[in-house]
Order: sequence, then C-alpha cells, then structure tokens
Amino acid sequence: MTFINYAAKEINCKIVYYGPGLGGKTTNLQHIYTKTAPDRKGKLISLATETDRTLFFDFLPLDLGTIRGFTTRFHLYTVPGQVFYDASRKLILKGVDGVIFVADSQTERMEANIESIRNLEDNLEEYGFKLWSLPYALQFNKRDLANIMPPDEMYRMLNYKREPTFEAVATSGRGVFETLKSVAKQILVDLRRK
Ligand SMILES: Nc1nc2c(ncn2[C@@H]2O[C@H](COP(=O)(O)OP(=O)(O)OP(=O)(O)O)[C@@H](O)[C@H]2O)c(=O)[nH]1
Ligand SMILES: [Mg+2]
Repeated sequence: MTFINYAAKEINCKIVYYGPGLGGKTTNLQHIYTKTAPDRKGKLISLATETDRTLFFDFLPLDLGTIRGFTTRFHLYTVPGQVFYDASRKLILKGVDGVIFVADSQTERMEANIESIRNLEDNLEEYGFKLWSLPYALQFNKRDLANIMPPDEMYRMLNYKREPTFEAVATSGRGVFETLKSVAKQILVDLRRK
C-alpha cells in the first residue's frame, strides 16, 4: 500500500524480492546498498542465520529521486527463500506495491523457481492481491554459472504475464538496478493513474 505523506512530501512504496532459497535476493540488496550514495539510503538490516541464509527478511530504505516535489522512498525487502519459512514470507508481503522475482538460472533449480512463483501467488491471494495486476519483474540471476538454462526457455517456463525480464549476475551487479528500476517505474505509473 503506497503511503503518501503530504506534510513531509514523501511517497513511500514497498518492493519485495521473492524467489527460491539461494537464488540471490539478498545479494541484489547488498549490491544496491553498496552502489547507492549515503544520502539516498538508510541502513541495510539483515536478519540472517549463521550461514548467511535469510532468517526473517532484509530491509533497505532507498530514495530514488523526486516526482512533483515528492521524494520517492522505496522500502526494499527480501523474503527468506527456504521452503519452511512460509509464515515469514506471507507476513513480508503485507502492503506490497511491487514484486521482483529472482529466479535461479541453474537448470536444476527450475522446479524450485516454479514452486516459488506458485507460493507467491498463494501468499498474495491471502491479502486479496493478484500477481497479474501488481507491478512485477522477473530476473534470471546467476547468468555467470555453467549449468544454466537459455533465457528464452526460462521465459517460457516462468513468465507470468509477459512481465519485463532481466538477465543478472547479482554478485557483480549486472542487471540489478535495471530490474529494480523497472518495478519502481511500474509502481509510479500505477500511482499516477490513481
Ligand atoms: N555465481 C553466482 N553466485 C551468486 C549470484 N547471486 C548470488 N550468488 C551467491 O548465491 C548464494 C546465495 O545468495 P543469497 O543472496 O544469499 O540468496 P537468497 O536468495 O537471499 O537466499 P535465502 O535468503 O536463503 O532465500 C551466495 O553465496 C551468493 O554469493 C550470481 O549471480 N552468481
Ligand atoms: Mg536472503
């Protein structure tokens, strides 16, 4: 749910990074954090296990410029991808304005990608959201690895509604900002329509 603070001239939106475990959601946020000027970002908060798996969520507040004098502040969250953290995933989707799905390009992770998109649909439905009407982008991450599926094949398997799709290597930053900007833009276009 976009929150507009007229007194502070701020538009607050929530973007959630979703996807299977170890797909690279947290790495996307870390790259964004590293490459953003200090005056445009808040603290990157990560609640992780000892092995760096996301336990509850990561959170990063980010300013992406102004429209009509209003600062556009995006609150970026990642969900924990491991199957058994479903209650946390559900909770983190509350009030979401846009979703970035981080798919793992490794062939052996396609089942996990598909299962995670279904799980996203189910969890959105709990809040009365539909994936087809939500700002959404699909990221094919880990393009640097050897055992990956060609992008057109991945697209056939994973695209939901002909959403914008990006190839990425989150560890080097390739594709990370492109994916974020796509969803941020969709959210702002939606907002203008309302
Ligand atoms: N080779 C390669 N490794 C990557 C890439 N992106 C992430 N990784 C690595 O994959 C592992 C998992 O990345 P995370 O960002 O923690 O994955 P996650 O989706 O947040 O995982 P959960 O928190 O368990 O859901 C880490 O070791 C990353 O360094 C990539 O594009 N290429
Ligand atoms: Mg994570």
